[in-house]
Amino acid sequence: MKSNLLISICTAMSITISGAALAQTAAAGAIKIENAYTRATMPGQQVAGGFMKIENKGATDQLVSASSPAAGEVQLHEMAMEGNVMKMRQLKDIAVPAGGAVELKPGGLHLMFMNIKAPLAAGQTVPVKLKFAKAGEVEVKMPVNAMGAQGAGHGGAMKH
Ligand SMILES: [Cu+2]
Repeated sequence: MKSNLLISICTAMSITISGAALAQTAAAGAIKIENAYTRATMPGQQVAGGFMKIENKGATDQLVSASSPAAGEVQLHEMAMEGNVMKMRQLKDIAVPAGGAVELKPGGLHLMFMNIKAPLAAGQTVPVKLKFAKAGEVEVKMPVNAMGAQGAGHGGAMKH
């Protein structure tokens, strides 16, 4: 009985941090995507966050939509404090400043994969199509990082 308990603790602890070195770059027009990644999901988990840095060498542009064969829908989200509660909000676009960059990261702007069709496993890549108002479409292959990399964040405790 005691050994059973130990085994399950070990299994839980074997979820390791990895994947930080997996980086993916894609470009279209003046737009360049760097360090795109998402995270592994638990069976039954319906949502996951997508993160990246979007660089823009041209005039002001907007990320207007995203889609992926791995998810029923990909939304543009922002996480922000409302009073003292962290909340997520769906955005209709994400502005990319002229000659600047915008970062999608845990706790801030992010892509939200909704209705994930099969659990995302560490080591996989998820193809995502981003659509910009001016630069057009950019296809990014997002590496799936291990669950728990960079702390709690999305999915687990956070409810939509
Ligand atoms: Cu979200």
